[in-house]
Amino acid sequence: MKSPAFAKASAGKQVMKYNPQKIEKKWQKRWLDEKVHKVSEETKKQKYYQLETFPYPSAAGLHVGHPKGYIAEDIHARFMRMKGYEVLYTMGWDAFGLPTENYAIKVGKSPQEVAKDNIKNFKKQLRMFGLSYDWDREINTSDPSYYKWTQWIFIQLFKKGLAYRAKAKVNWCPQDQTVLANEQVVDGKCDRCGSLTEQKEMEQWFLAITKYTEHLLEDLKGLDWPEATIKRQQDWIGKSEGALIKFEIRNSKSEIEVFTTRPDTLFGATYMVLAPENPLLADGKLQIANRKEVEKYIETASHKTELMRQEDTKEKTGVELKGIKAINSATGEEIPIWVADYVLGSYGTGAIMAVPAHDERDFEFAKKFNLLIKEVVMPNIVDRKNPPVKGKKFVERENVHAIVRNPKTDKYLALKWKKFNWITFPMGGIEKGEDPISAAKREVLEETGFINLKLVKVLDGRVRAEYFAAHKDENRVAYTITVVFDLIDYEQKNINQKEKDDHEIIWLDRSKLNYENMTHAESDIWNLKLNGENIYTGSGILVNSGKFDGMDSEKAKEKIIEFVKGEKVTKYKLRDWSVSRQRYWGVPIPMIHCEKCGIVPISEKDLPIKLPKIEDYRPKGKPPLASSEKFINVKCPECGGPAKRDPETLDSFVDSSWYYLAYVAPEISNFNFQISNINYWMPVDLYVIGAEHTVLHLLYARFITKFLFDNGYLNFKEPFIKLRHLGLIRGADGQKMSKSKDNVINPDPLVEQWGADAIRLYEMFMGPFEDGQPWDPRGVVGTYRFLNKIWGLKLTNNESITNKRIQKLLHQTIKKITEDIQNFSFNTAISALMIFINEIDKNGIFKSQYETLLKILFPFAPHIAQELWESLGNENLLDYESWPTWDEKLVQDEDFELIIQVNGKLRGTVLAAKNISQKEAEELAQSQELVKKWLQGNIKKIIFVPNRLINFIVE
Ligand code: ANZ
Ligand code: ZN
Repeated sequence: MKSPAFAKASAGKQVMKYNPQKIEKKWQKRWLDEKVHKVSEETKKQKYYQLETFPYPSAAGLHVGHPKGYIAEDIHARFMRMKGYEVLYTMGWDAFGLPTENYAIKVGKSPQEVAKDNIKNFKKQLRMFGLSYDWDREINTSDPSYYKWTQWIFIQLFKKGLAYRAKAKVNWCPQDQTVLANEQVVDGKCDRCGSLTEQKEMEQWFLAITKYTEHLLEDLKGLDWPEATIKRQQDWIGKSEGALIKFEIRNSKSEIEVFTTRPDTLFGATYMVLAPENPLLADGKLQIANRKEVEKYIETASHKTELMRQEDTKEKTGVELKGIKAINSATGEEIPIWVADYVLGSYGTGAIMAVPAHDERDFEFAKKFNLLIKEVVMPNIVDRKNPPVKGKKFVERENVHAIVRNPKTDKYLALKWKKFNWITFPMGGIEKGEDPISAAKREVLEETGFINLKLVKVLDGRVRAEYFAAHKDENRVAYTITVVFDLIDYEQKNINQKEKDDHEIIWLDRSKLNYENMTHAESDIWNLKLNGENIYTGSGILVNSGKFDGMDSEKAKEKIIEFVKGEKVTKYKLRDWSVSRQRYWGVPIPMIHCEKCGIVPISEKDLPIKLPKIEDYRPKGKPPLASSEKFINVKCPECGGPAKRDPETLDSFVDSSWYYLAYVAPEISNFNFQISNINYWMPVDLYVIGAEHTVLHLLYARFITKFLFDNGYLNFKEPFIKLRHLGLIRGADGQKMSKSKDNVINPDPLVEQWGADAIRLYEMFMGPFEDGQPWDPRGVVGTYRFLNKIWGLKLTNNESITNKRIQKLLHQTIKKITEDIQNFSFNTAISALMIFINEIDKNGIFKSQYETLLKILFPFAPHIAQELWESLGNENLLDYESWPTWDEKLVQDEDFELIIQVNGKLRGTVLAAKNISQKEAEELAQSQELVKKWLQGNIKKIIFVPNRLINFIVE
């Protein structure tokens, strides 16, 4: 039996195959024609603003990886609308910038033309996915009505002294003939074209982002962002609390001042290093005996970028300054001074005290040049697995651990303790008059019987640890030294019975020699040392540090600063943002250079300063706009005399630093910084952004927001409350999709063949949203089949079919999908849908259930859901339907058969809701007709086993 409405629809469907090509175009047209997704401020609904990184429209068009984030956001937007929110969700184009200009040069067109074509293509491609944007709010950063405001922001920054010109060493890309921001140089190479960048001294426009350092750090606290992203922001800002400490130079008036974050290690500073740029090297005051050699070294270093100099993998280089020595103010000892390029001129004071025992870079350098390594911090561990027990006495011990490797099997000797569930190295106390090596050998012999060991090395330093020694029922403070041996052969002495009772021998893999698998917390430190990472960089207890011996290293920091009259300071790695580019395709900088008045901003009423069309826009080492007489020559707005416009353009990161504000206007032509829409829509509630944009764009956007807040244009300090990243879809070969690897997949023919809904579902089903996955061409076929199954579902009126189970499963599915969309867990949401469909595929579904199903399918596959909705006789759009709710009882309470006993005998069963209380169970059982007659007597006692049985003991 079929319901009448369905009979009609179904009849149609039986002759009509699922034809996505037809239905997708049909609904997309209706959505656009009726402006279904147009958003309004004139509503009582709660606002929800969701944003996604707007694309840079390249000539290559979209590949299948691009829409992943867009599809996810579209699902979320459709879901939120059905939940009753007014959702601001739109799209724009990050159209200025080098790649477009370079491409235009290549094909001999103007960047304007190229950008227009690319946008047209991108838009067509995005539209075919059925994304529910409010297209009226579309923006384009190369459109004068947009960049008018980019220029306006620049002028505001200038007026507050936050945009300034300065000479600085900048990253120069010889290929692109332009300056790059630090953030755009990756591994010493241009982020845009891959060429090796050079260091060049140039005058540049900078934005003073460093004025906001503390705010940029502090305000990260309230954000719902992935932890790793917050960490990368913090690392980029690079706040370091430390000290300035001065070192005298023997027989000289000059001093070397260093910045250190570890003043506690001062007693271990065994040499000093000056950066090649340090002015002390150039001013001639130092009596350097090998000046020629030093100058040559400085010359060589000047060709390397800071990034290259900081690479850990590069072998360290340097030259000792002969004839002079510094004095370690703590020890009074003379120490050598070096010049080396691993110390940067631009950070701290451009000089360091080197502590090779506790700093990786210094350690490497010291090893290479045979410099003294002096340990001053002893690791200090409170063993969290066997913490000291309160009230037990503390006993100090000198311990030795023996690490014995069997070279034949590459396994390591360990003891498995029988009574304590311990795994340890052979170990024990060092007895009076014993050296660590013989103590270690003795312990191995006593505990394992092995006789023939070859000494490999004694690991540097001791480790202090506090723990509870269960086998002796006392707390220990153990100072442990570790000796490493190779086993020569298997010759073994018989060991005594007590040792046999205590433990057995086991052999461990190298990877198991750590605290995770072993009993002693020290294992982790030995593990590192065994790896050849022979240094300890953590905090601990001072040793070899005179009167500070035994002090906690954190506490010692302050004391040692005082002791040598140092000064506490905070340093940051963040530098001001270099924004001017010597290229054509960007926002003209709205400034005028007048010989008399200096740099003068354009009057705001003259904005925008339009980018003129010029014949030859190719870069030739000087900004192309400088050659356009018509553009460049103007009257000075202050004195009226002849002046020149700024010939440079802004980097496209400036354009994208505020685009999320522009979307709030119904159309960009209505935008200005006074409209109330800004504070109405902002901050962004949800931002989906590629994990590769975690530093630069976010930092710039946050800076611009904070600046505008400070100047009264905004009432919020952070632009993006909640951030989610997406993992990239890789090529079928597992590699990043790129033209050069020939693994790029164009979505157009796929949409043509399988439809957008199948691709939407597949991209969301591939795996967790924040992970990357390789494209599997068979995947779309799978989701296409799934959609066909939905298309062929049958309605039923058969009451017996609409059993409780389906209803329950439907409610569970609604709940699962609701929560999964909120958590961006789209793959599991689709699984839940599939489970449900499989269930009803067998027996058919009631119309009301079917309608609910279409509503929860709609965000994922909007075209097919809408088509089927219509086929049920509904004329309205699903966009305006409410999101289904679920009955919490149905979802949670699974039924079970409650066994009813009287005096231990089975007298009946009844279906009961899971987790019912004893009282509910009693009532339920007593109400059962079959049971009643057995319960006539006096109930003495009731035994209740939750979710199983109830037993009445009756007299
Ligand atoms: C002694 C020391 C001992 C250091 C130790 C570290 C560990 P962050 O945390 O990144 O700010 N340093 C200072 N100026 C430098 C420069 N211009 N170029 C290269 N390295 C420089 O790093 C601060 C530490 O980096 C400073 O603390 C200094 O080395 C080094 F066990 O001083 B330290
Ligand atoms: Zn002037």
